[in-house]
Amino acid sequence: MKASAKANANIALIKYWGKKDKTLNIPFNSSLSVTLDKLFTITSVEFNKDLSNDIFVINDSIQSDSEHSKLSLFLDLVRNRAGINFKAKVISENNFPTASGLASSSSGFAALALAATKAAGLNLSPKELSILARKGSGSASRSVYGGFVMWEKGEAGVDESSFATQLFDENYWPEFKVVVVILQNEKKDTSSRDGMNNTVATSPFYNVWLATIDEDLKNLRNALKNKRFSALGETAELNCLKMHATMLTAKPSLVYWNSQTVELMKLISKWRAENLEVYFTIDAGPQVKILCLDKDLIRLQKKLSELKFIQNIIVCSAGSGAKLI
Ligand code: 2P0
Repeated sequence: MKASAKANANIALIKYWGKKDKTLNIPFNSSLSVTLDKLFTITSVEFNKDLSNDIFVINDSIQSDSEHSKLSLFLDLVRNRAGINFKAKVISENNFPTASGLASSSSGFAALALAATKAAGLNLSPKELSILARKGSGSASRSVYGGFVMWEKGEAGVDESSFATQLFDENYWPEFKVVVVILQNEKKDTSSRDGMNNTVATSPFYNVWLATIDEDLKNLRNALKNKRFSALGETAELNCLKMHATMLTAKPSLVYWNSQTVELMKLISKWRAENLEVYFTIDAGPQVKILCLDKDLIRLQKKLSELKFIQNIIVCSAGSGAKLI
């Protein structure tokens, strides 16, 4: 009753921000992401009749009570489905900073969903895995798949209605790159979950955000289909700024950026004016993800190497979906 899985993190080009069903973790809007090849989680799960409690060791540290209960509830979904009641030992490692806006919950719950179901003797289809992973963390529904992935919003109260599907696999657009720029490694103060719930409840812009999603999705899908990079970058950057506008206008205001995030955002528009085709997207943390094509990568890396405030740079291509190892 033991299995291990590896899942890559994903970065949304059209963001998920807000739940219309908090119990089933069903979002207000559909989202679209790219799975990244260089940011991943490896998780092993062992169900064992001799254990009296679940044990979670993440990045070599035993989890706190609050994190522990969230993970145990997720394992209960697997135990119920498999008809077992054994407790489990879960060991999980990220190869990148956890909970700092680098989508660790996307790879974390996708790897956990796959390893735990396999260890429990279940063989779920990718769609079933996506539905299960979604209930751990919304963005994890997308990390079940590689390449470019769409998560359908579905309907509140209907568990099977909200899942991800692959639009294009990881080999579709080899020139497409996401340069992950790490500005700060510390854990964030406000979790995505708390941040999005408060944004939905208090931002006067939240409905405006929702009203523009379908158009952003249409534009992004068209840009992807025709490999039109500038249209993709413009749409992704605008969508990111609209999501952050809802957070900035929440009560209390939620600002995941730091001063270096803003400095880099400004530099990216300046570089664009100098014919370097680069766009940014930013999630619930200070890190900046720069979208570019291979043709501009060396010039971009040279510019980034001159910025002393950057801690680390990870150049990613589209990566594969979750798999057993
Ligand atoms: C996304 N984010 O689409 C958006 C953009 C952050 C900003 O999905 O509450 O950890 O576990 O479903 O998936 C982060 O939220 O939230 C996220 P829960 P999750 O990637």
